[in-house]
Amino acid sequence: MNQAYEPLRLHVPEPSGRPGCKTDFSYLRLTDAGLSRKPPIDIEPAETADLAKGLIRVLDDQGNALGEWAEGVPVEILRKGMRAMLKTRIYDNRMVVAQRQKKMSFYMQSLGEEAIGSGQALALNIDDMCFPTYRQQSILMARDVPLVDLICQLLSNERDPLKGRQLPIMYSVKDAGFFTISGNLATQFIQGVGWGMASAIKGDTKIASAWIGDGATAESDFHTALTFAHVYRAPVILNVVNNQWAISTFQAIAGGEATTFAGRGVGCGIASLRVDGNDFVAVYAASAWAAERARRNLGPTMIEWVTYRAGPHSTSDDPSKYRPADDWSYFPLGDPIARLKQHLVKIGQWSEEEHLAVSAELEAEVIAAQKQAEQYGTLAGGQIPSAATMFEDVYKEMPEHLKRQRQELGI
Ligand SMILES: Cc1ncc(C[n+]2csc(CCOP(=O)(O)OP(=O)(O)O)c2C)c(N)n1
Ligand SMILES: [Mg+2]
Repeated sequence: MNQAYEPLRLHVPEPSGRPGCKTDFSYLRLTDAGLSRKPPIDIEPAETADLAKGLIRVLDDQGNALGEWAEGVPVEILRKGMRAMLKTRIYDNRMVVAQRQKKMSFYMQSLGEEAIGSGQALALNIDDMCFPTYRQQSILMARDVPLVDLICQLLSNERDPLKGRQLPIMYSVKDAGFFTISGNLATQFIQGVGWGMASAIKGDTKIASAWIGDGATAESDFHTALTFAHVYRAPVILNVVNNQWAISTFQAIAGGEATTFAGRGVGCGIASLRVDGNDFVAVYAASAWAAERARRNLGPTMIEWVTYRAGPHSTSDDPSKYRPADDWSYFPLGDPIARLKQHLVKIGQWSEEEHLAVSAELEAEVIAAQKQAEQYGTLAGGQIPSAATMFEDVYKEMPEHLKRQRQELGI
């Protein structure tokens, strides 16, 4: 060994909090609301480096909407966003309980992240195609997808539109521009970019919105997607939801320590923004900006949404094993619903009474849909799709050997 050097060693990032030790959130590199500039949509990607490193925020801690990104966001959109976020949270709460009651095998909630899918869905057209992960159910809520269909999918019952072939929560709603959720993470990025390219090749005007988590950016599909998106200027919004965790793995392990995730987009020649994902106004404004770029053939935009996964990863996870159990209550970007509520109340467009009334109305809607869906069976009830359905939807024309197998089953 050469004595002039210390032995080589690797750096293994660690979270700044663990059970019993409060998180130091200064690693988030926050900036104040209203300070970020809003550039013209034809900005050169390299010129967005400051926006990819900083943090675009509109709502301050007092509920004021500040700065250039606050301009031109319609109040009607904010009220719609409020409803979509509330509906998502109420739906999630009830479905977690239903899972605990063994009516379904599995559930994943999006607690704390409701602004991101809702805000983007409201900035897109209904026929723009989203390639979501399992944590963007707020897109479905913002697009008013019938709840009975969704709950039948969760219950894997005889009316499950996906005929029991997908894990609960992996919805597929083509008519609502919601591409089939894949459990194989990061595929959303290559598929979204490919769909956007196809839209351009066809001379269409629809754009794509692709979704990935902080952890899944470590997959090679992420990098492949960035290359294709930037080379061909694909009409796509590349959403990276940085909720700080990939199950029990801290975001720094996927590369969020020395640079931001949005910073990687700039490195690939893609216009990139880092945005407060718990600020509905900022989410909508940034999404609308990115959608406009895509629609005008100015190419892709990457947006890193800084947020916090407030709940467990899934119903199979116990986060108190690897992070402080009360971590979310200290997360400096707060609760997206409380923040938008504070703003709307401040500008006279919402009230405590309306909040309670809308919450009660949405709760009743979810309960009614759940009751109806349960009539078609729950996991415990045994009403499942008929065995004959397993032969459907695989080939356009059923091959002879499958016809024979179906006959052998006598169905
Ligand atoms: C390709 C692939 N690798 C591993 C997994 C297992 N897995 C499921 S969720 C998950 C964590 C993903 O974390 P992140 O991308 O940050 O998304 P989040 O759950 O935080 O929304 C992992 C590793 C998977 N589904 N697909
Ligand atoms: Mg994550």
